[in-house]
Order: sequence, then structure tokens, then C-alpha cells
Amino acid sequence: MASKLLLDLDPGRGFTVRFMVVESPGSSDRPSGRLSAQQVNLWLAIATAGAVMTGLISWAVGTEWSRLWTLLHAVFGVMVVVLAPTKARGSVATGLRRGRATRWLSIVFGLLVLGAVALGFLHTTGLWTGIGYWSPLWTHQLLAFASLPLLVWHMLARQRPRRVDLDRRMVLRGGAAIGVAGALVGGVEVGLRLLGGAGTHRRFTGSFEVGSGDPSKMPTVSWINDQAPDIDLDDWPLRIAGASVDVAELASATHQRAAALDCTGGWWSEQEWDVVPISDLLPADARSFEVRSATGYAVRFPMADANNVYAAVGYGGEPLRRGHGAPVRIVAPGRRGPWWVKWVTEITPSDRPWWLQSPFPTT
Ligand SMILES: Nc1nc2c(c(=O)[nH]1)N[C@H]1C(S)=C(S)[C@@H](COP(=O)(O)O)O[C@H]1N2
Ligand SMILES: [Mo]
Repeated sequence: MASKLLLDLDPGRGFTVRFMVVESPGSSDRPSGRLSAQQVNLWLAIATAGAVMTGLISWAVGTEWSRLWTLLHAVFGVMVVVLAPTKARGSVATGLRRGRATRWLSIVFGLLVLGAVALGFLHTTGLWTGIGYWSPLWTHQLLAFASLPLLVWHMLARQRPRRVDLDRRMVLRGGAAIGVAGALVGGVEVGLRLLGGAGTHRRFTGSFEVGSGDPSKMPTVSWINDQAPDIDLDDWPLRIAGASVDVAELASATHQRAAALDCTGGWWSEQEWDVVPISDLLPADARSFEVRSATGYAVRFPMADANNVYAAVGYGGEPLRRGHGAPVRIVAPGRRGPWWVKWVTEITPSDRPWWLQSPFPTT
């Protein structure tokens, strides 16, 4: 007689955990010590979901708080690799033997996931640090986003979690896989420090420093493929709360503020910005304010943050370069790059909550 926990994950019937006393432990069908194919799949689902969640958090958060999530993200990613050989011997081998036409979708999915993990590794270690679109981190995100629909398909059509033995083996072996992944991540970090690898100098977001204190060395990037608008800088159509504002007038009211621009593409750069806090420019009674670029790129901030979001006209004692958002851009300390709107033409208070916006700018 043995007792075991049954985890029932049939989506049609909801989610139940039952404790049962059963005649046989039910593990005679596999060599002792191995996880069943179902158990590997469930752990892989946990690791993949964990990687997606922590990746999104680390990606969106620009404060110290993201450090833990960036670290956990690495552990989940490595866990996928740790479990991959068992998966390959189990349901991958079975699936390939069945030879369904859709096996190609599964293969593409597997390659996207492994590719994303490999690129994450290249970025983390600093073995390859491209800047701009084809940086390893940007490509990592591209593969990860591309794999999401396939992940959903794979889970629903191929590896729909069913009743799984949540037995001692499942917990111990899975826990061991997490432990191995954690140790590998720790080992890489220690190794980087011993070897003095570039990867040692990552910010808590995982980004590498470029051109701090030297605006001419700061990269110029866009969110998707936005470009500097062709508008006369001396006749810039800036409107704040509906009224026309002269950029020169704005420039005469600035003070200096050091802040790091931390692009989700994997680099950061700190400059001394010439700024005016948005709270000096808008009435405080609205819920949010929208900042819109001449290009149509726009984001919405909570009004409560208006004293820590700035309109900037210069850096390092010189006016902004065109690529860096001249004549007016947003400086948003503690927020990732996408919030730092360039070529600002409108700052508008509104009663809509700030979170009522597309999760990403669409230009
Ligand atoms: N109008 C506009 N502003 C934008 C973007 C954009 O594509 N369009 N990209 C954002 C992103 S993702 C980053 S990282 C920074 C890059 O600023 P930089 O080119 O000055 O380094 O600008 C932000 N502001
Ligand atoms: Mo960015």
C-alpha cells in the first residue's frame, strides 16, 4: 500500500488535488528514479510559464526590484535546458515516431525555446553584445514572443496537462532540476567574476552600460522602427495642456538631473539631463497625462508620478541630438526605455487611468 497525491489538471473539470491511498505506487511502468513523460511535461510547463512571467516582469520594471526577477528568469530558462534531454527521450521521441504533419510546429517551437535560452545566455555572459535591433537580448525577446502562440498550441493540442502523479518522485526530481538550474546560474555568475567577463557588469535589469556621461556615445534606438520627424526644430509645435509652449521658454526653466536610460534591448546609459518636472507644467488634479511624439508614438503616465517624470531639452550641457529626441524628450527615472518618449509635441492631462493603454507603444 502506498499513499500519493493526484494532481488533476483537466481544464474541463477544473483543478483538484486529491490525496489517495492506492494499492500500488503506480510507478512500475518506468525505471525507478525517472520522471514520467507526463511529469517532465508538467515541470517544463511550470518552467516555461515561470520564464515568461519573470521575463515580462524583468522587462517592464526599471527599478532595483527587478533584480530578483531577472535572476529567477535565468533559473527558469536553465531549468528548461536541464529537463530538455529527458523530454527528448520521452515525448519528443514518441511524437516524432508518430510522424504527424504538425510535428514541424512542435519542432519549430522547441527550437525557438532553445534559441531564446541560448541568446539569453550570450547576453548574460556578455559573450555577444550587439547593440540595437540585433542585440542578443532583443532577439531573445523576439524568439520568446514568437514562441508564445506555439506554447499555447503545444499545451492545448499536444501536452494538455492531464492527471499527473504528484508523487514524491515528481517533487524530489523536479526540485533537483531546479537545484541544478540554480547551481548552474550561480556557477556562471561566479565564473564570470573569476574570469572578469563582460557579463559581470550588468545592471539589475540585466543591461550593459554604454556611453554614460558622453551623449555622443549613447546609442540611438527606437521601439519598433520610429524615425526622427522632419520638423523645423526652431518652430517646434509643442502643446502642453492644450496651450502652445515655446521650447526656448521651457529650456530657460530647467535644472540638472542624473538619470539612466535603460533600454529593453539590453543597454543603459546615464546622463546629466536638463529637465523640467512635468508637475511644474500641468495642473495636479487630473488622473494621468499622455505624452505624444510628433511621430504618433504615445504613452500615458499616472499623475502621481508627475514630479519624477521630466521634459528634457539637453544633456551633458548641450542640446539633445536629433536621434535622441530633439528638441524635447521625456526622462523617466526608474522606468524602462519605452517610457522615454522622444520628439515630444503634446503633454496632455486626462481623467483616464494611466493603465488604460496598450501594454506596448505601437509605432
Ligand atoms: N517617439 C519615440 N520615442 C521613443 C522610442 C520610439 O521608438 N519613438 N523608443 C523608446 C525606446 S524603446 C528607447 S530605449 C529610447 C531610446 O532613446 P535613445 O534613442 O535616445 O537612446 O527612446 C524611447 N522613446
Ligand atoms: Mo528601448
